[in-house]
Amino acid sequence: MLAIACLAGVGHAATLAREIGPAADTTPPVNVTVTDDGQYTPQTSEVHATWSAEDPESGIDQYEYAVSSTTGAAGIVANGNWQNVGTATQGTRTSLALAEGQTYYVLVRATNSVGLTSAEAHSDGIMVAPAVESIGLAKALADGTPVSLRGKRATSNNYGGFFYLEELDRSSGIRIAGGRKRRDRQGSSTWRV
Ligand SMILES: [Ca+2]
Repeated sequence: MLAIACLAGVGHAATLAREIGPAADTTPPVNVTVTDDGQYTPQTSEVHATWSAEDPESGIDQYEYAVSSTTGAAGIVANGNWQNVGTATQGTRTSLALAEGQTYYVLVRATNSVGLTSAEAHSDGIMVAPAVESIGLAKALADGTPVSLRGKRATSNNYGGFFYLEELDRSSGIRIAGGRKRRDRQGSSTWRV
């Protein structure tokens, strides 16, 4: 009889601890960070970002993210409003109408298991690189100007730390300085020239 009573007591204590544990959390999630896809994007209709947050007491229950033309919610753009993505730690917002030359920020806020929501965090911003039609036009711009060039051929080799973009008919080419080549879902790539 005594042994049975002890086991029942242990079981009850364990259940009670689980029930009161989350309710004891009085602080919202912390360390909310957001990372967009770099300095420039050729995309005018979509933005992708990854994020994370922590809540040691009760855990993360859900994330929401938004796209803004400022580092706060006041600049949230059309079709960029807060969207709940559950516990997903990345997302791509589509159907946006982003302006060339404008920098956009991805905002994220996290809610923990007791319903407390963090302050919003923002990415460091990503600029929509202005599109130019031809390499000739890109050459007329100052070095270091971000541009979006579509439908060009990239040299397959890396010449002394650089590579080149050329017109499909090879009538013109331009050296690409620095930056990371990145291919998006539409097959375009971004460089800094
Ligand atoms: Ca907490």
